[in-house]
Amino acid sequence: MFNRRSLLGAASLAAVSKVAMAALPEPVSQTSPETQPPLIPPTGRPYNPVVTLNGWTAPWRMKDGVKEFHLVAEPVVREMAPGFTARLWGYNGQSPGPTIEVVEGDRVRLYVTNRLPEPTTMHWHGQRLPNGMDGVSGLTQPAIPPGKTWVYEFVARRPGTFMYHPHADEMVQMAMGMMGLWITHPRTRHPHIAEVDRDYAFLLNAYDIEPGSAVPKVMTMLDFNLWSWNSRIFPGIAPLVARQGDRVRIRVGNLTMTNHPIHLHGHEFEVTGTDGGPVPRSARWPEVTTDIAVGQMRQIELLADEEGDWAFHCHKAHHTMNAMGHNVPTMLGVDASDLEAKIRKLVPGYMAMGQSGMHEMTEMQMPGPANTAPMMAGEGPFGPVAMGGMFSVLKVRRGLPRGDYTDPGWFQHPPGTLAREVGDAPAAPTAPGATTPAAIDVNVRKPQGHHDHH
Ligand SMILES: [Cu+2]
Repeated sequence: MFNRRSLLGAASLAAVSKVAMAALPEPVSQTSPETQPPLIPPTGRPYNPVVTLNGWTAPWRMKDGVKEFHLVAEPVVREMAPGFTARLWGYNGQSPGPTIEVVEGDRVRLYVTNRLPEPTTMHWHGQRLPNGMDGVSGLTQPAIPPGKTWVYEFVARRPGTFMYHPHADEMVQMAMGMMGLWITHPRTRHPHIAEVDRDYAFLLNAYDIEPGSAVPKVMTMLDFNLWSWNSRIFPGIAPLVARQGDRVRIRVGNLTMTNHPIHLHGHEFEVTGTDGGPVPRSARWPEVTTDIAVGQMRQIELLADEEGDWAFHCHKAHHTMNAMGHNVPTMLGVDASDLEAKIRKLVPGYMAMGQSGMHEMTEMQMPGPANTAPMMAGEGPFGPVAMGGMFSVLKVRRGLPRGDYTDPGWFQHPPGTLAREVGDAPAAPTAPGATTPAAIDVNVRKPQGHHDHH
């Protein structure tokens, strides 16, 4: 973890008066894209801290019985995947900003400094608070001008999973990555809030960054080309690690422009809470996919009792692709070899794509412009994982130490539990009345008035 002020050196540190230091909590920045180990709360009731995927928890200080945080809205550089870096806006050196983690009943004071080129505010999504602390520019306060610091203060009244984001020039500021998570732990045992072994959290976000550039296009409404979790794209998203038998909670918030059906392999889960609070046990049902609409939070819980590497992803197939243009003709079944040769005379190195599907894209690295995310490039133990974007892996392992979040590597499958190639297969049935594609091709290729020269 880097301390912004310490980077400036001792001379500038001495120039900061003790009075100013006492008034504002030191803003601390995170510069690494790695998942930071959970912050152990120094005082108060112990709780199982949340782990922000490829993110971190905001440090705070206690002052006169109030938990003080300092968020700095500023331009940031985010490595979205190895080899691909974006220029975003965020908080304290990262997008999303640090996760605010408090306990129900805490009085919280939040300093917000604006180092953006335009005004901003902070809205505390889902919180019960005095109306004047709600952070809607023009409605409950004037926007915070560049260079100024404002302070918000309220009691975290409800336990649950919440977010923070600007409520000023929202379209631009959220398209640039300005958002963060807020977790309020229950003060005492709550009938609808389980104690869990692992508690993960991330925000869904999306960017439109042209191949070879680094700044998001802020006018895009739907056709984004980077679908991310905490501003990271697979293979840049950390795995979710669990010990076999762990109860796991995953908190997901959606601040994109579309909904995301989040799907887990190998296990069932229940939605145990929303940004409206915990869901009563009688109102839960088992799922393997839950749709998370725009502006919603969903808190899911599962018993991680099946060992393995389980895919965990958005089920909209386009959202597990990176740097994808959508104005591409479908080439399935088209023989383009002749065409390719002709175009290559005009465009050296031209390559037709997708005549037998797009899987070939996983194995070939197109020579794209510098600073471009590969479309699908995760490398698995059996070859390329044809995925990018909103994709990660739940890694369930026997006998992991409690609180160990390090990547255990790929799963070693017990003998006899792997799908495999076989020699002779039993005859496969065909749908009654089915016509083969070849029979149709004969008709298509012999239109009236033409002669077949073959
Ligand atoms: Cu999605």
